Amino acid sequence: MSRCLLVSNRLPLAYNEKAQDFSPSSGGLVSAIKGLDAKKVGYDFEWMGIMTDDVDSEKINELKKIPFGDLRCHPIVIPKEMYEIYYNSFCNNVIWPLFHYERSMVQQCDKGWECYQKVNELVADAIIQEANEDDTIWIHDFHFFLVPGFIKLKRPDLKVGFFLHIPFPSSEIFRELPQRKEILLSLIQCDLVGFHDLSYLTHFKSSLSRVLGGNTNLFNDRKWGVYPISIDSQHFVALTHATETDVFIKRYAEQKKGKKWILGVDRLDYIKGLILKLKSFEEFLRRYPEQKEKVQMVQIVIPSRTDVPEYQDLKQKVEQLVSSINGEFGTPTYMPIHYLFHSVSEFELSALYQLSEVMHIGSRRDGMNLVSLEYVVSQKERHPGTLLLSEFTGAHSTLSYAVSINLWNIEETAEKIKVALEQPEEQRRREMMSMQDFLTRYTSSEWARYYLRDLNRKAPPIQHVLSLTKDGTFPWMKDLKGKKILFFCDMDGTLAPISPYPSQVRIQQDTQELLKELSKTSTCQFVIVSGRDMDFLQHQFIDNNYKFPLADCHGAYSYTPETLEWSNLIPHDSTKWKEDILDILKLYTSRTPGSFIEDKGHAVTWHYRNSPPGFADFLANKLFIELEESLTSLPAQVSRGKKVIEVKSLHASKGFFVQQWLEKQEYQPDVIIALGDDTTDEDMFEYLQNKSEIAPFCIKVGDEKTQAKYFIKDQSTVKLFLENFIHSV
Ligand code: GDG
Repeated sequence: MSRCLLVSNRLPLAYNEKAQDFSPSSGGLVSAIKGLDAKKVGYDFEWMGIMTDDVDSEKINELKKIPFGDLRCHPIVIPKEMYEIYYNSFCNNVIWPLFHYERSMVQQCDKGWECYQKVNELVADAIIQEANEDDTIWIHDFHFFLVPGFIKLKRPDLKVGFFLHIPFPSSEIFRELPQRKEILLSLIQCDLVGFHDLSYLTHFKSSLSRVLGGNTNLFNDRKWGVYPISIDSQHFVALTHATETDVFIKRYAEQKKGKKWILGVDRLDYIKGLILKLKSFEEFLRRYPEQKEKVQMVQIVIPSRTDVPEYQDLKQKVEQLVSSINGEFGTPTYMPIHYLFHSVSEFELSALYQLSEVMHIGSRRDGMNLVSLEYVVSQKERHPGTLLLSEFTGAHSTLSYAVSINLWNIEETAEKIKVALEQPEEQRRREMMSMQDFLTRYTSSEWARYYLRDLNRKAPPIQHVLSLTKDGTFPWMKDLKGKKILFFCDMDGTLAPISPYPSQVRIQQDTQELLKELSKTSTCQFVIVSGRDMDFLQHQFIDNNYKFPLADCHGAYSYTPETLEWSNLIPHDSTKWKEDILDILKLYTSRTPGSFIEDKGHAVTWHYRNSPPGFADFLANKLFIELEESLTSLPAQVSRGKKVIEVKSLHASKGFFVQQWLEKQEYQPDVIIALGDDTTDEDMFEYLQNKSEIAPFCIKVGDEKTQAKYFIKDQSTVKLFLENFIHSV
């Protein structure tokens, strides 16, 4: 089995200063991951996490030797002072509240971001030191957003995945974060980024396009996915049968004395919606006074961040409200709310899950919420309960039969409490068992198995393409010496980088040098096939004394250096469609800020790469449909490229040009090469691969869908290829 390094802020064991020893860590992330079954998932897991340097180094070394269950631990030692600022000031005071839509709680501090970056870099270095070439690195949660970027900078070959355990907020919220760009630039380096819920992925993608802008096609959808976490269901089922659990069940059943219990289990955190939950129960008691003495709430609050003033304040507010409700609705024999401010053993928790008729999860926002899954799995068929679940949890998408609540509507939630308490037994059994059935199959091990399968999945078959090797060659290049080569090459995005304004596109100096060398090679006929117009190509190539044949407007006109002449390759009346199309394009241009029209003679192009992405993409979709409809009986076709929509004469195609060239030219090549990045280059690839007598070498620049058999990952790598090409001919 290959090794997977799990990396999270906390290790599954935390150092307890009082006991001078390690004890199991708490929290949803650790609880889900420690249940992974290595055999089922198919990986040997080892766990890397932070340990601060105030912990005795001998103890830390001990931790390295004793596995936690089957898991080996690798502590990453970080200076305590730096850790505190990173953890408290950035992780918990900036990311946590912002990602949970609690903007008023965000507190930026001077050193927060600096320490966050530093800790992330140290963690990345520790991973690089530990990782072997074929290990899989799986980074967990918001503490380590920058780790993928730091790893890939030094070790681009390592397989790096990232999973976010909290929500990814709407891009409207995310883009308020001053450090938004750095975070996204790191995440896009990952081989796979996973989220609990589709809405988080949608927000992430719209943040990418709003913050990083540019062409959303550049962001390959294979790199992200939705993988709702689950629990170690078998373990929770086993707990329901444990004798220790039985002891609690017997003790509590006696105390319940026929009353119905509504259970709450939450960490002390504002995201868990404790105040709103208590208010909804208060409203329920007010609306249904006859339920007094019959219904009780058992609320367990697990202490968390007890040294932070905001959390102390929250604790105070919760306790005040509990005592005010108990004061108002309690009697000498009835206390409406049993409130516990401490954690309980897993046996006691299991007993409470089983004994409670209703589980009330009222999170304001929650990445997933494992407690709700644990409750479902712990129900027995004989006497199942009902789950009241906030719409704002990731679990809401998984647990389809839960009674949904919007905690902000206190009156409605009070009514839902009534509905949950009175749900007919048959319905409870049917719905609870159906959710349970799902969770016994979809466990945390399955979650990890799906995620890791996708992370290590090879590229899909459409990319049956061979990539340029690290030293910049393709295998067939070693046989080029002395052969007669015909080389069709695109310009924008291939020889020159894409620029916000087409008129500003320039071939960089080093590429120009390479082109000069190419023009001196007697065995290679280099032909520029571009979507640009005559004037532009004249300026770029002819005025600079390059003696290459040129094709403009996707081959509508062709320039022959020997005669110094341009000739029209397609019929004169083939642009009759243009007037109507220009009218449509003008209409869209006036509605889309930053967009513009480029008239190339036999083609017109609508550019929107400088426009506000979401709105422009929306209008581009509409425009495309409108153009397709308008062109049904006209000799032109519409196509989409990178932030462009283009309408061109049917004959103005790079495929058509290449065909004509091969038919008319006397130059009989031994080898044909075609290089291009755009959708318009696909016509050229298609023609050559299907019709040409000589099997061509078609090369796509970029990792989008293509018909080409070879690819070069981006425009900046084209130089390396050309350099090697010149040496091999
Ligand atoms: C984060 C995200 C996401 C709680 N009290 C006791 C106890 N627990 C255990 C529960 C559960 C875990 O702690 C809590 O998990 P949650 O998922 O509910 O919440 P977070 O800690 O906020 O976790 C969350 C999760 O990461 C995983 O991705 O679901 O949205 O915020 O396992 O059982 N366990 C015991 N006694 C307690 O008193 N034994």
